[in-house]
Amino acid sequence: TDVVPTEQKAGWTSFIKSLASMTGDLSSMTAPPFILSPTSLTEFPAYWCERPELFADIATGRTEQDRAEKVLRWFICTLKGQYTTRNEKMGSEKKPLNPVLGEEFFGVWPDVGFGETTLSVEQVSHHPPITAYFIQNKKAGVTLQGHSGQKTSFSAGSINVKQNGHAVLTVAVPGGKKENFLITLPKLQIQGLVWGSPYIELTDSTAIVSDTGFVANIDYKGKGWVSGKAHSYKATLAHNGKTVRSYEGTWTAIGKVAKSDEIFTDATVPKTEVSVKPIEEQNDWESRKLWRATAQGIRTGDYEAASRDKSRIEASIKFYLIFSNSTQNEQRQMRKDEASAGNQWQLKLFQYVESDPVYKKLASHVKGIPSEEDAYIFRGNA
Ligand code: 0T9
Repeated sequence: TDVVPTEQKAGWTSFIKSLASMTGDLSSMTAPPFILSPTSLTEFPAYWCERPELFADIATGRTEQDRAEKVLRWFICTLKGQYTTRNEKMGSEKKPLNPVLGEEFFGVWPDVGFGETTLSVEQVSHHPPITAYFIQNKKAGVTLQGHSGQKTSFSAGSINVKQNGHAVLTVAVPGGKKENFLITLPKLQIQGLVWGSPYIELTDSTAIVSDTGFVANIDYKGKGWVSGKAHSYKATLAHNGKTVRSYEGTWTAIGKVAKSDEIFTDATVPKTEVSVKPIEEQNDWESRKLWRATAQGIRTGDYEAASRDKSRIEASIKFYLIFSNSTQNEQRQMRKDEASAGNQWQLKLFQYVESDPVYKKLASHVKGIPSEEDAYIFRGNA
């Protein structure tokens, strides 16, 4: 049913129409107030670890296959948080706040027996928007490092989102060695736009490739014309090309080992949300402090105050406008350009690398992805 507030109906219709002519980057389009979320995209990497027990559990795998399977389980169990949280909390998918360059987000999942997990996020590009993140459980010896950007297009009433970027999970194994897992990111389809109640369905497939020779392939399907369940997945785990196990189910509820009753993924287990310092203790770049007044305006329905504060933020960030109007290639050039060193945007927590060595090594096992990709390596508060 139609949930668009009466006085925003015309605005919503023209917003939907304008989507048809949009090219690539949706984040800066002005949308009607009812669809705005008070949360910035820099908070989204926290979805990777809302099952911190599964993240830590990867390190307890006794064999390479055990660990590959545990990575797959953890990954599938993060999907519900990543792609349905806004619907659960706010009734539909909403348009997140578009982070500013240099925006940060820090969080922690306290130690409840398997070690503390920490999260560090930085907005490393504004145009196009790219968010880099680093998650670590030191005690367990598991880290996740990645970056995320989006390319959007519009067709047949839906927004199609291709995620740019990848994640690398690293686990320390007995004997001082490390195993790496390259994780590719799913394509999204945003449906239900006409009714003003958008939700996400995942499409196509993603992979998790390990340097131990294990490759997991995950296929995503929604409700079809004739049959099928929403939010379904089918996955296989293969070693050196030979399938060792298959799984199927939904990423919002239960997935089982194929042709058995053995539960493989249970996404109904309560999640643990990330803990964040009170705003008073945050630095000025931290997301919730930076957007405090904008978020307050959106939450209370004072959209004029929200938009005034948003403009203030955008105007007050040093270098922001010069940098944000450049393309990614221009930004690459700017980074390279020694002469403009004085004018360069300095990343705070991450270091840009033009080719991610782990990606380069493992990407050849995944069909249809570029052989090289850039990355952002976490270097801490240097
Ligand atoms: C990485 C995730 C990503 C970010 C969001 C497409 C989207 C921005 C990117 C891909 C996270 O790990 C997972 C979840 C949700 C994704 C967002 C959903 C969404 O709608 C937005 C885009 C930019 C919009 O706001 C579209 C306009 C809006 C009116 C539709 C609700």
